[in-house]
Amino acid sequence: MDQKQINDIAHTLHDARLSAQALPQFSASLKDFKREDAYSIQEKGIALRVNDGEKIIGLKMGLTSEGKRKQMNLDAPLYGMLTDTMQIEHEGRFSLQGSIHPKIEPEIVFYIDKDIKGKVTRDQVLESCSAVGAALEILDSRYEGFKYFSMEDVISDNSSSSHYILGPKTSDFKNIDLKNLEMKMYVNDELAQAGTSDAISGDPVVSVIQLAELLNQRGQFIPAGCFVLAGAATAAVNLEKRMQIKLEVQELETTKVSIDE
Ligand code: 0L1
Ligand code: MG
Repeated sequence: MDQKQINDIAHTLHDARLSAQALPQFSASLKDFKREDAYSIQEKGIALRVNDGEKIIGLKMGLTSEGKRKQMNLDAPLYGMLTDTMQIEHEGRFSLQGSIHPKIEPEIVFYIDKDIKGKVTRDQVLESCSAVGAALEILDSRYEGFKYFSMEDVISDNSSSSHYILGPKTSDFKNIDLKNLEMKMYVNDELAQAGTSDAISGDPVVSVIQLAELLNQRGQFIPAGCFVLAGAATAAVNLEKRMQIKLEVQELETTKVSIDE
């Protein structure tokens, strides 16, 4: 794929997001759509947002559970980039206006205070983290029907990133078994999804290790000062107006958001 095609697809996705209009999937008409092209489109799309004044402050891993990969018929974890304007405050309000078909999912966030580069161990990741927390990710695909025909479609679309809510930080986490935490997401005080944190790559810390490896393939790394959403522990729930969403994660503090029209 040449640079013009990369730029054109990035602009088309950028405009689809701003106008909340779903698009047909690119891989339906593109032959030879490579994963590295898809990450180049993602980077160009983020550069357009930075050009509009947004700051990259976090990263996300997606498709971290085998169940979710099977459900979406996709084969590997992927990553996306998160900016400051995608953040909704804990206990804040999210408006459905401006979204196409948003969903919400329960995650764990890691706050990184030392660069994480290349192949690293679990202990190295934990030493590079200053805090963890419960987090909610709001996904919104820019493709019709929230469907992909390939990994390349979804990677190009910044891995369906839309918004996120970070719960209060827990800095004293060294004695918490991060791969064995019960996670319960409630809608209007009724349990909607439940799982354990090992549904996230077997261990959410492994998700951070995999992110460092994926970034390394593009000569990049997880920089100090950012945060990482490690991936979802359960299926996502479609968002509707007047929903009150609450995420309880054992040992961590509760995260909440209210959904407006
Ligand atoms: O964060 C995620 O796991 C989403 C990645 C892309 C797949 C999807 O849109 O559900
Ligand atoms: Mg996610």
